[in-house]
Amino acid sequence: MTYGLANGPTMIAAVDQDLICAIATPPGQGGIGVVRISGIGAKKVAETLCAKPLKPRKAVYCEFTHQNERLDDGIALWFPQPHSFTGEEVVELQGHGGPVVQQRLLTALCAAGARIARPGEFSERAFHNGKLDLAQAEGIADLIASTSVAAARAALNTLKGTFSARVNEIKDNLVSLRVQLEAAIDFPDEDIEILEQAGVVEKLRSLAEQLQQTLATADQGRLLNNGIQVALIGSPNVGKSSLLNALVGEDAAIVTDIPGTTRDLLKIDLLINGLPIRLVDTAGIRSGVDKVEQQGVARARAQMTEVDLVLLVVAAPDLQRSQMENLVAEVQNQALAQNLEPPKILIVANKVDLVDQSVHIPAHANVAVSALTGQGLDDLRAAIQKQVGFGQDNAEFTARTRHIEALKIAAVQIFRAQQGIEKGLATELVAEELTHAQHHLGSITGELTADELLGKIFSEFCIGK
Ligand SMILES: Nc1nc2c(ncn2[C@@H]2O[C@H](COP(=O)(O)OP(=O)(O)OP(=O)(O)O)[C@@H](O)[C@H]2O)c(=O)[nH]1
Ligand SMILES: [Mg+2]
Repeated sequence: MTYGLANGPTMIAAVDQDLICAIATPPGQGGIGVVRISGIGAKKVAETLCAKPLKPRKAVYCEFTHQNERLDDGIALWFPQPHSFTGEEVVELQGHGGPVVQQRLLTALCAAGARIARPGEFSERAFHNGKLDLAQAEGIADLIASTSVAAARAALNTLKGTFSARVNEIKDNLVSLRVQLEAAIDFPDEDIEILEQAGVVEKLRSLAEQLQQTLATADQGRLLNNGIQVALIGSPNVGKSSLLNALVGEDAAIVTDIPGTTRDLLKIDLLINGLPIRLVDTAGIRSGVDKVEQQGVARARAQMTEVDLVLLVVAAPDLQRSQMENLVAEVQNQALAQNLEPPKILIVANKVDLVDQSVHIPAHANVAVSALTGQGLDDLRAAIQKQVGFGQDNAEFTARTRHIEALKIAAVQIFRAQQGIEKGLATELVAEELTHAQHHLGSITGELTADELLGKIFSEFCIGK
């Protein structure tokens, strides 16, 4: 396995510098369309199209011409190396935003020696050239994909390096601890005293705390970034589809008083208190039904283990404890059978408008609502948010599942180092735990990230990014 090293004081990076081009604006029609060119010779190739000399960072108006045919007109912007997004020589051609006109520009550029960029290749080059680290590059993708103001704010912080700075701070503390441990290795007879004098145990404890805090913030950022999947599960006619409609505020799902109305899964994206949610309506669970409904029920059951949170809907007028318990057991058994962690569950008693308001909804339902009148919907939103542990204000930066995994592994290794010292383990072994922790933290910013993982991360970006 080879490692790509970035962002160090001296750059060691085997990066392609061949000329790449791509449309940087979204597909479709628009007032302006930008074609980006990066690599050695970008200026020269662009000048053949523009038939004019370009000036550094100055907009130059030109007619883009190829083989004596005018393709478009617009402005060309030249960013000399290294002061560009990729750190290479970059030219942006800003013409009209139409798929054919932009495609013709690409064809002309390829005829002049460029090639079409792979998805994420511009960001990948920016990373290899030390313009941004891996978490920051992922922040760009998160910012572009953000679906709420809170997510956009947090992603911008990631892009600006807030998350990386936290990780680097932990890593720096960890490195200085390692230095102290390694100093003790050279004096095996006095190692315990050396470690005690240096306060290594306390420093490890405070490092573990620092890591836990970052992990908690990153986990909020991951929720904000990825959102969660929530399924409405329950018997037929309890009002699952009505609840979906009430939560999304539109008549998306068919509602009738005939049990077994919903068969297909219906997935709708919405925001609940800033948290992106994919809400899934499912067929009512029952047996002995026709072939079509059986398929719907099977799909509903499959959802039980595919989502983060299950809203178990029951009808308040005929709320039976045994019915709820059976449903909860069914969700848990589905997960158990597949060796999966069971999803979180909220029991929602619907149709409270039909019960005498003085009647206490049994304590075993978490929330009481009416999809018809809207009663209790705010409580339901708050309960969803609470159940997944999301607080919009705590999401300072966006993070991804791979970051959380790396932080968790580093936390375990620091914990093992703590235990190692307490149990008098050889200092070499304790230092080794810290080295592993350092590598995992380094994988977040891409300082030590396997090439194939880098390739995978960037390939998920879109073309032109
Ligand atoms: N009074 C009252 N009626 C409701 C409420 N929610 C749903 N209903 C009615 O209950 C019936 C069933 O509603 P649906 O939303 O189709 O129920 P469902 O759980 O999706 O049913 P299936 O798709 O068959 O599994 C309809 O007649 C709704 O108008 C409510 O809060 N109060
Ligand atoms: Mg339904």
